[in-house]
Amino acid sequence: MEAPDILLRNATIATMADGYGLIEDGAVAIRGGRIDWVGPAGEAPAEVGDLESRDLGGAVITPGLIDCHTHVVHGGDRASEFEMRLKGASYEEVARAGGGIVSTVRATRAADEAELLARALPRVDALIAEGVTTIEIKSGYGLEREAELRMLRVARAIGRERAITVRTSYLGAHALPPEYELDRAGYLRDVCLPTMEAAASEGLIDAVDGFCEGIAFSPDEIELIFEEAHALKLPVKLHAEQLSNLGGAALAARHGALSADHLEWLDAEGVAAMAEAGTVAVLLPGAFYALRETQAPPVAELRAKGVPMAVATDCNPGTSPLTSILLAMNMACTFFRLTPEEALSGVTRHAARALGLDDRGVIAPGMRADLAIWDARHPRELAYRIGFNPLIERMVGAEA
Ligand code: DI6
Ligand code: FE
Repeated sequence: MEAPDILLRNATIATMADGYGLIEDGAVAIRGGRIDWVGPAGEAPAEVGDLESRDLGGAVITPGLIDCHTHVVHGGDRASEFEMRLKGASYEEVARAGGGIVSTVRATRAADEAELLARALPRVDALIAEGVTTIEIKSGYGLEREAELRMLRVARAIGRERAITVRTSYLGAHALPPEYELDRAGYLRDVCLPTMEAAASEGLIDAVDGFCEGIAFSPDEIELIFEEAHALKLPVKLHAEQLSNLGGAALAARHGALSADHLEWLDAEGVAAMAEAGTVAVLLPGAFYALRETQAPPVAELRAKGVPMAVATDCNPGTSPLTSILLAMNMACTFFRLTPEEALSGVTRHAARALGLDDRGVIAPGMRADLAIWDARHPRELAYRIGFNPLIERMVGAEA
């Protein structure tokens, strides 16, 4: 619901300003969709006295959660591939049977905007039900001009259909479409780059992403994508070091990327480059889990070098059909050894930073009143439970 002018009191507030930023027996004053004041209830200023007051009975308040890496807009699903693999089929056999990203590309190209929107909304609603107030949505399953633009228009439509902020990323460099299998340079020159320009001119993209991997695009090819993004004055981010180390994270950091994402194979050079550039490490435990990976991102090194770590669902039909941000937090703790406090920072303060947003992710005066109210006694409970959703209510603030 739209945040009313109100004083929320008798709550444990995780401001997330620095770690939990915990305020026991706290109160939050909201005016005009923004945080007016937050602090110990006993120190509430007289100016908040005119606000309607609401006793939360000791509930926990956090910033609204931010899922900073999703592919929620796509056609079809990959359940048959999931079943084939569990019956023993190899990735090659699945690919030969028409599986993989290409099968989602075919289904996405065949769907119109109405169908893509209708299929995405239930996934977005599942995230909203767990307190998500901002979501990042990528293109990348069209891999031709009109289908990519269609995906991005649907992403923008989601922000109009639901009380949620949508930030979009252009991911034309996600995979090589079959029709360009023998002409990589031609795909980048004739499709990927011109479509980025067209999307930017239509106001459809907030950032540019790429998939730097042996099965996707090389660092040199990603550099072409980044140079076009810079020319369009768009920030960049990158799927990097998911299955191997091509130096993608260091490349992203050199280009001042908002984030480098996945990072299972990130090395010390990449960590140092990200620390130097202030690039956020976005950890995606859903793909790690679904692919049964064994190489975890170097969380201890990222922590030691002060690289901000975010956590996201990477909701996509192939490697992370995950629509639970709370489960992503639990997986980030269990698989990657984040603390519950780091996991919550990863879906609030650090996730906002991974999207280049400085008006959310922390409960502080002037910030959007994007809030989540939980039936919990301490915020660590949010990462602790597996498959349990204690959300009482979600509030969405207002643009400045
Ligand atoms: N990394 C992934 O794991 C997904 N995309 C990417 O860049 C895979 C997407 C898919 O399999 O549909
Ligand atoms: Fe992804």
